[in-house]
Amino acid sequence: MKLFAASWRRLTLSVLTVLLVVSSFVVFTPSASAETFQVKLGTDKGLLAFEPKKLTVKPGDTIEWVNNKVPPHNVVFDKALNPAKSADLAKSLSHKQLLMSPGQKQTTTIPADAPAGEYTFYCEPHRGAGMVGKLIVEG
Ligand SMILES: [Cu+2]
Repeated sequence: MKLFAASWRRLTLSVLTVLLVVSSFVVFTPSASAETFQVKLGTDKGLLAFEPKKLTVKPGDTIEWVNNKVPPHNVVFDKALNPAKSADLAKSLSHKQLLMSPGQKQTTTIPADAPAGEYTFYCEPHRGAGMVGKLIVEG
């Protein structure tokens, strides 16, 4: 019985050690929480719009822009309509190059130091048709 108690204690100890190691991994790996969101350029129904047109993200998250219907499209962040009113920040998030064929992709990763707030982006060829979107960056 004594032997059983000793080995039981040893087993409990090793299980606790494993739990501790695993849980510290979860806590100290910040990149594990970064997400990737997909935004379609041109809706499935062929409308000149982003889908979704409003998206909430956190710094470190990535947006994957997928050329979908009725190209050409691009993604330009408004230099006046972002929390910092920063032309440099807007430029770093934008993809000015026109995407011509369906399925083409571009990605934008929100920098860790991006200020929280509302960012407006649009597609240059279709801005007048209402192809405008909003990105909410959470603090
Ligand atoms: Cu467009």
